[in-house]
Amino acid sequence: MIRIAIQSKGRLNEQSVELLKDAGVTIDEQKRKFLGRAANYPLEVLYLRDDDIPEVVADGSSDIGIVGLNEVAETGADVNIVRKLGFGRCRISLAVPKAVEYTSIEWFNGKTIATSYPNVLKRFFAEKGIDASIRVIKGSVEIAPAAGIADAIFDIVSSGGTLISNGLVEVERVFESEAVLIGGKNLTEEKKSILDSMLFRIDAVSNSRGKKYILMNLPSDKIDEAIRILPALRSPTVMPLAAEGWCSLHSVVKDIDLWEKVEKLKALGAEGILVLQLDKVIE
Ligand code: PRT
Ligand code: ZN
Repeated sequence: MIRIAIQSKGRLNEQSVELLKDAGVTIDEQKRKFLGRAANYPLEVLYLRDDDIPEVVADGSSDIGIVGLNEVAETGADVNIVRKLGFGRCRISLAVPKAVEYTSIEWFNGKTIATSYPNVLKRFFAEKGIDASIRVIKGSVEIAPAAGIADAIFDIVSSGGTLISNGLVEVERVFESEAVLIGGKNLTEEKKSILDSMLFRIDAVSNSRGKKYILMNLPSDKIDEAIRILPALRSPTVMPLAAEGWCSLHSVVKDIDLWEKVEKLKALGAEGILVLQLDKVIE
């Protein structure tokens, strides 16, 4: 049995549950309270506030966890970063009121900065040789400058909308974050082997994200050109069709390249192009 801590509600909850589900781990949502048990896998799920997840994994109360890298950095918890998960992307940035004439990081000398991430900020200022005072505020950090309790803020930015609507400008991107799978440093052999089997599944899910399966009919004499457009896992699959001079080509393509590649393939004479969802890619 292995225990995973995930956020009970909030921005990472849904995608954490989704990832487990895509990895074939079924958790009964009805029974979801503090501790849940997967129906078809040796896994217990502990639902916590995100701030608590790094520490419970570090002290062994939970074996693994899903949390923002920002929380791991802030708590300084002694855990392994087992996988970056590609969701919950954001950054922690320094932002100043837009009226400020900001020229360099030296501006922060002697200023007061409001933040919920004092440790990450302290480390950054120490590295840059900045002497500023840090005021810890939990929640609504962005209103601190307008309320006159700080000169600037150090907070999470995603789209940047919150900064704009509070008259602030992002001036230094300090820390890039995304959701990560963390693991304790003293897992037993049994737990390590369950974790390995989970990682095999999680990697298959991650590898399929942002990709599509594409297949089409193509004149056989265009295969070489088509293969140059469509580099696949190893190489695209080519199968002859009953119709003389035609074949069927199968491959995998990244979402961001999809339309550009489809246009090129059509120009080569591809017909009957099908684009399908990819569920898992097991390399
Ligand atoms: O209740 P609990 O303590 O579990 O949750 P929480 O309220 O502390 O955290 P939550 O659910 O807001 O965020 C969980 C994690 O999501 C964070 O630790 C980050 O790793 C990640 N994440 C990703 C974000 C954002 N994007 C984000 N945009 N966390 C917070 N924000 C907030 C930010 O604080 C700011 O107020 O959104 C605002 C900025 O967003 P933009 O899009 O306007 O720039
Ligand atoms: Zn929190």
